[in-house]
Amino acid sequence: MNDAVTKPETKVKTRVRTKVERPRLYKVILVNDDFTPREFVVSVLKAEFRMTEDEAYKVMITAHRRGVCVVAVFTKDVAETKATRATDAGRANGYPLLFTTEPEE
Ligand code: TYC
Repeated sequence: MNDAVTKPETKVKTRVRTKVERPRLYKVILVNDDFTPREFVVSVLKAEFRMTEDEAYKVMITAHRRGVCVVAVFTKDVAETKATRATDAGRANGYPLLFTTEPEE
């Protein structure tokens, strides 16, 4: 049993290199219009994006003055869901309020 000649061992090593990449982030953008009341925009920003009154007012007034304002950045799914829900909140009240998404560079 105790052989003088032993088999050479064959060892196969597989090195697993785990590549971790951050998910691409998407901006939610608030678009100005001439019809949605300011207070309504502020209320949607507070409800959907968990903003304070002051934060929401600043975002609303920036979109009002400049045409658009970045609200926040999220992963793709979250950005699209929030933009859709916020846009739908306007539509449900008869307003053309619009939130869009676009990838960050
Ligand atoms: N411009 C609107 C008004 O004067 C208010 C408003 C601001 C609407 C921002 C949309 O994204 C918006 N009533």
